[in-house]
Amino acid sequence: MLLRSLLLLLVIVGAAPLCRADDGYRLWLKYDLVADAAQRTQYRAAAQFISSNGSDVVLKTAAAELQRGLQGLLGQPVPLVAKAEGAKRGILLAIDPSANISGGAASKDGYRISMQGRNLVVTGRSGAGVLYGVYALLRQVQTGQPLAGLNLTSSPRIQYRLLNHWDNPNGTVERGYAGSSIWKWYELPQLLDPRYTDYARANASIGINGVAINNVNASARYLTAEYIQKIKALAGVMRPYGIRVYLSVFWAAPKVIGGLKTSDPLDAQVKQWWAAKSDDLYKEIPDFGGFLVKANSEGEPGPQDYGRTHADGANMLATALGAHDGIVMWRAFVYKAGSADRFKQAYEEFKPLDGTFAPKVLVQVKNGPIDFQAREPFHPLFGAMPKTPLVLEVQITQEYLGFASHLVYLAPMFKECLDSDTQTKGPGSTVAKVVDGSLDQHRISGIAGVANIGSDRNWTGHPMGQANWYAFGRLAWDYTLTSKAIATEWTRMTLTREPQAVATIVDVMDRSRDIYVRYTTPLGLHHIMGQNIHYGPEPWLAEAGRPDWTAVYYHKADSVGLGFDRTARGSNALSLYSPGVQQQWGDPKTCPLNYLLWFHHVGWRQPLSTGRTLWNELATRYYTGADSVTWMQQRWASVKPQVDAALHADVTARLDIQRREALWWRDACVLYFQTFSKQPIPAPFAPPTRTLADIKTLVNLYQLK
Ligand code: BDP
Repeated sequence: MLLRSLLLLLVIVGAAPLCRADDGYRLWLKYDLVADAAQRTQYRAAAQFISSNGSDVVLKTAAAELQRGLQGLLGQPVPLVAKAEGAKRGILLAIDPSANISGGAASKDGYRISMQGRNLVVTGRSGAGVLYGVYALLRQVQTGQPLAGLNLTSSPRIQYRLLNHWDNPNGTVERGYAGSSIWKWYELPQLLDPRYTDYARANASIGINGVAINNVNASARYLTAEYIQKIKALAGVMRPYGIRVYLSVFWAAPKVIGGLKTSDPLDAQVKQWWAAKSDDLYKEIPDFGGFLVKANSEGEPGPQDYGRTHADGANMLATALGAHDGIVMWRAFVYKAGSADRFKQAYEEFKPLDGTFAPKVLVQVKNGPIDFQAREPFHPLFGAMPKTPLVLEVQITQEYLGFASHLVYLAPMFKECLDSDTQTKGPGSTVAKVVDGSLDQHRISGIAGVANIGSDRNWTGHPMGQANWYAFGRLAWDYTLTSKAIATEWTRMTLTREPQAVATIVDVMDRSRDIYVRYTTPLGLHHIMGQNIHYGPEPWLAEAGRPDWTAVYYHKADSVGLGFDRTARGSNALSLYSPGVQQQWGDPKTCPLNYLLWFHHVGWRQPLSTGRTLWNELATRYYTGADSVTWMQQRWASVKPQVDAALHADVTARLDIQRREALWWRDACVLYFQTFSKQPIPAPFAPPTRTLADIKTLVNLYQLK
């Protein structure tokens, strides 16, 4: 009797997460008891034991994670045994370096899950491969898929799948909206926050295999002996999860902490300093990943300070890495003051360097030519540097997409870039194929996402921001997955498995980015956000530290029309694209409306393909965009019974903010652009009830110190 009561208590405690408020900490790795009893019985029958074939540290993680996951999902422990038990059905984990798992350089991370007799076998070419297979297996159970007859093979398409943290040594996060940095530098290396392990688990579960832990606007501090010990401690937490640690480096470090007179990359002492530094790093962290560099950009020092090129700098660092197994990711996000069109700068500086980079160097390019705007055409460097592996850099943190207060699911935005056809080697030369190296036969390939993670209990501030972290990892692994498939998977693992609620949430997520674009920067408007903080609208901004930090530089509104003429009549930035792209985008009639004002200055009364004039279309998009937030609110309200109450309330409140701010954007932009178009707000929409002056006051408030 006592035993039975104890068991009952255990079951209740085990199921506790179902009844208590969900604080979001467990992300998509909830491992809550499978609710359907019949399904649970089937899973239990298939997973009576786990056995694994070696002492590899990542393999051990895989076994432990599988035990942990199944314990939660099946509500009973699954023993880890040395050998398969003949009469029972179980799960075997096996490293087999010669396993036939197709894929390129990244295939050592691939896995296969198949039936062997009565058992399920997860095979990987490496421990990491098995770990990824285990997470895939757990995902099957979490999302309620059958295990019987399972036959899954998967290999990542991209080799280096990194998060970039813009975290500073003082605990702040540049463009972070989820609290402070998760790294506690003053406690390291002695104290290891358990959060580091949960962070590593989450990343491994979506295939992320590297993290650059510090801001690209880097401090030299990380290269000191003291900090190398701290980084070593973090690397020790990441290693069992197949994750390597990378560092953003401050170019002038040889001067600042090395006591040298110069940081000239061609100086013998400077070369020696970096070589010694990389030896120090590898001595302490044998699997150190390498360097990420922002140089000669936004005031950061770099090789150009000494009359050298980006290639001189990158190649010197590659040489400093020597025989160590590391890489240099050199960022192409550069633009000098005084240029007529910032759009062209990175291209003009980097394109001529194609073919001059050392084999260990990858050039890291943002998805679009300006700066992580809500919608940008793909960066013209994609396809234009065939001799250089290019890392795609996207931003997961929502710097220009509403911080942590707007629900914006970013997979459609990432995919829009990956699926863009550069046409540089004929149709089908997508950005994805440039990035995975297949278009130009590169041996190495990479993708990076600027993290949206912070010390907030739920990691990302906005509960739905977790989906963006998740989606980045899943797309880095396989960019052919659809946004909807990823959203469905995430929702089922994180929020609810009730089919109608899943469909509703996925629908909201899938439309959210387009909705955001409509009420902020429709038709290809860009860079009209609030100064410095990059929040809220400020299309009238005409004075800033530099012309290309204003809004008027980009939208060019006047009495004639709106938009930046980047055709041959204007800045001719269009000429940076391949002829096929130029042809389509160069004609306002064939240019997709989403990119129209990126490339054309269009007359206010010009009719568009929608049948409306530019002005009417613009106003319509602002109004319908803001109204769509009300739709999002209604849809979200409808899933209340199926979603954890606290989480539901949190998202509801954030949607209220989003609605208020969508109206703010709408009113600011239609009233401001109306001062040029001189036309009425089209029916059936009602003109804003506040004045432009009212709104300017509101925006100014945000800029106050
Ligand atoms: C911009 C951010 C700035 C970053 C920069 C970068 O506003 O904080 O340092 O990108 O990527 O979008 O280097």
